[in-house]
Amino acid sequence: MKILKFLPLLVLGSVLIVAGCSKKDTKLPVSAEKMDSVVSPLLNTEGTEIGKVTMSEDSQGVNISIKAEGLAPGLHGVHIHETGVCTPPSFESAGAHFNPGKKEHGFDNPKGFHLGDLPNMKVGDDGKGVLQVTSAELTLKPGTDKSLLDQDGSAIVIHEAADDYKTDPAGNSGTRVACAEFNKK
Ligand SMILES: [Cu+2]
Ligand SMILES: [Zn+2]
Repeated sequence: MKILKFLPLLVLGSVLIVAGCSKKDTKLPVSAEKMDSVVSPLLNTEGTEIGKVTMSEDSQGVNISIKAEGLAPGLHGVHIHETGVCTPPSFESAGAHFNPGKKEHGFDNPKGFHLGDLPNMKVGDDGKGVLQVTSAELTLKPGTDKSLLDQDGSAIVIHEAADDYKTDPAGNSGTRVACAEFNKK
């Protein structure tokens, strides 16, 4: 089973590639096995809805789609955090990065990366940003430690600054500026 050794690299590669061509991947092929998608409002530090986050799962893994507005232009770190509670203004309630593998933070960290690490999101001068990523390692189905809809759920958190992809534990991405919580029904 030599191929298993290269699996994490392939997964990382696919995460980055999908992020790089987000426009093209906006329309995913509809497949019979696709689960219902779950949608959650994205809240800013005042608790106001500034967008939506959608998660769905198909044979490729978990697809995460973020649409936000009203953010500062530039790059923003985005992560899946371990607890599905978004209490403004600090969003510290969402806990640390989703990290069932007990790794360090960052795609460029030799001891990394967290399964909750995602690519930076680019926000335009109009304050709008979109991010589409697929992770083959995550699941929305219960019963494994890689499930985003486990007992305490999970949260998508957007930070004020870019993630440097290497500094443990959060890539030097500054405070939490937006949050969307996901919990099992
Ligand atoms: Cu984060
Ligand atoms: Zn991380």
